[in-house]
Amino acid sequence: MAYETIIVAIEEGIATITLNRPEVLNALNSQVFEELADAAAKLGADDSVRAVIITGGDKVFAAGADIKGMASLSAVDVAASARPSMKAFNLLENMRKPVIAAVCGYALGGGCELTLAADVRIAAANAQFGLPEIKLGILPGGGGTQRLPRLIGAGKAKELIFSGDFISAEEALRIGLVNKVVPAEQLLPEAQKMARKFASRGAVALGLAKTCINEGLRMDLELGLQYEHKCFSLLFATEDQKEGMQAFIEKRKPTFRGK
Ligand code: DAK
Repeated sequence: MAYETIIVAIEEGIATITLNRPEVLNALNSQVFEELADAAAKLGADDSVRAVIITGGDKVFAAGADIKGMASLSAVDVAASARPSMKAFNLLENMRKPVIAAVCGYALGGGCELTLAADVRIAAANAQFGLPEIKLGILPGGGGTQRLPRLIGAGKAKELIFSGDFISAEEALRIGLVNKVVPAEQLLPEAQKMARKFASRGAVALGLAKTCINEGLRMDLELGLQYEHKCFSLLFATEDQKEGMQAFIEKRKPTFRGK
């Protein structure tokens, strides 16, 4: 698929997806979601890609789903049109490699929800987050009512969703919505630095750790601990485990091959 609304670049195992509809503040229409889903599926399946960064560039992350394209939809249309966006979010959330959202400017509505499907969020100091759907007479339908409370707790999530207010990067950091705030010019370098660090680790172990955390959040503690133990045991069948421990014993850096 040729992309028109996103740009995908891969450099030294780090893929960067850049949302590219600046004239509408990167509003997410069905084409964006279809392209995002296609890119996420391909990057997820490409073993040479070790980490993914998703960004909107240096001005805006995304001002949400495209309101003009949504305004006249029927309930039936909405149910059908939800598939690509849910697919894109789920593929990003579940791919067995780290996904980092690098956010400049507005991350609103579906834009904020897209960052919630990432594993880690880094914000530029000028970033603003919000789920303003309530002000449009709707609710966050791209995972906001589910992923946000799991990340920051129900009380804070309800305040954000019921008010529709925007919050600053610093406030987002304070409530645990973002991992880190950096000056705008440091945003991509910081995301790349983190991506390179993640990429240098054993890909199988990292992928399974991600799966354990994601799946564990859907289970009670006892089941989650059992699931973790199965994944932990499985890693002893990998070359990376042998290499990682042997390298420690030999006082050298490990060379992981993702096997
Ligand atoms: N959709 C369409 N166009 C948008 C847009 C959006 N979300 N946000 C901005 N634009 C357009 C503006 O209409 C304007 O276009 P022109 O008038 O120049 O043609 C251009 O981008 C520049 O915007 P402004 O002139 O408004 O710029 P300002 O700096 O004055 O204001 C703003 C920036 C971000 C505060 C403001 O544009 C704004 O409030 N935008 C709307 C934010 C919003 O309400 N976002 C939530 C949308 S609802 C689902 C998945 C996802 C979703 C739902 C379901 N399923 C899986 C079922 C998600 C829903 C949403 O995100």
